[in-house]
Amino acid sequence: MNHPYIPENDPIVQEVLAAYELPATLLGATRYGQGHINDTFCVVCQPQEGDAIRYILQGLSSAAFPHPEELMENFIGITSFLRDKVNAEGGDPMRETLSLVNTRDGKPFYTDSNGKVWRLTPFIENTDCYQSATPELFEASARAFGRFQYMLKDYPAATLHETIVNFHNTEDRYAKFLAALEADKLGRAKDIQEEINFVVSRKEDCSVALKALRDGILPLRVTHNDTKLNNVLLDKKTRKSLCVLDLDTVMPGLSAYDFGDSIRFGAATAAEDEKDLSKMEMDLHLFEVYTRGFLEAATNLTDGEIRALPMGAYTMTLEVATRFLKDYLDGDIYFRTAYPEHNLIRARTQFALAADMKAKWDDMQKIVSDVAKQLR
Ligand code: ADP
Ligand code: GN1
Ligand code: MG
Repeated sequence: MNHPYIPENDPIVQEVLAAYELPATLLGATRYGQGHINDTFCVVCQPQEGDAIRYILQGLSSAAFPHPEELMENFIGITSFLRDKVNAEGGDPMRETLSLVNTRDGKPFYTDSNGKVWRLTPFIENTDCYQSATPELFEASARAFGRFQYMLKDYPAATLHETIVNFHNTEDRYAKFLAALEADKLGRAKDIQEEINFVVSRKEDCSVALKALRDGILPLRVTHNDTKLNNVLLDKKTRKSLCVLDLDTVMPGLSAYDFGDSIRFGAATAAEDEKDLSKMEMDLHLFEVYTRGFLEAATNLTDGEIRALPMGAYTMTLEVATRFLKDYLDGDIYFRTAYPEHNLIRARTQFALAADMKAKWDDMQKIVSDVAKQLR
């Protein structure tokens, strides 16, 4: 293991780590993972004997989460609910759900001197986390998210806080995009007319799922809302799905969106920020594989929800593209970026993917209907 980062270099990480009673000598804390939102570190401790012990330390993004205490209340509620279910099924709750390490004074999270909230979770070892998928891995992740959805079907939804208000409200996302365009804080709009037109000409598409919800065709469920491939851990040995991560946006939502965000990220033939747009397509084989895994696990979905799955994939792709472009107009304040045009590139790539989904619309619908029939 490599530990280039020594926590003494970062007074805040040092302050946070001092709030915890760690079981052994602290070796270091390195930035970890590919998340766009939270500050994630891998913390390594060395006991006198035996292997190093690792933790994941996360500082919650205040830009994304205005009420982190409510978020942590959700986290505790969901993980204890899942732990009970895993226990009842004879599974291993320490590997199949996230858990928290309490601070020295017995609290489930620590608030630092700047007011930022941090949590410490045991690192789930002997697992893999992927940025891109083979069909086998993608099917495993489909089962994980489908199972997650199924396990939460009787979760008391009314007890959940809305950690990001209107998170997947696509009409509201569209309105917020227009407001950012109007403000045009950095004068960037003049150079991105084509991208702006892409969003504006698809205004109607932002209402399709919400209308189905309002009309009672789609039910509101407890959903994950951020079902990227890198938000699930797979067991290194069995290659099966093990644990769903990133529970910060678990809220009432649409099953089609959980399905759709997975497709957007995992069934794409290129990375979310690929610059060469000709490389970006939706792979219909990966789409089929995910559909099968998801529907096998989420057996609670209604026919209306199953029919809505392709629409969920397209809507989530258009939504995130709109969010990336809005953040570009706002001056890159929400998503972590690696270079100045990063959000613009991400938006373009997602536009290309959304357009490809529209071109493959009939194929997607046929796949969903065939898989659903086979499973019945
Ligand atoms: P973000 O909200 O920034 O996306 P995540 O909660 O998804 O943060 O964590 C980022 C990455 O850290 C994950 O993609 C995964 O690789 C890793 N990770 C998070 N929690 C754990 C854990 N308990 N055990 C092992 N790896 C983890
Ligand atoms: C963010 O946290 P992360 O990196 O898993 C974002 C998602 C976007 C995604 C795009 C809380 O997910 O909504 O789809 O980036 N999460 C939040 O990659 O905004
Ligand atoms: Mg994540």
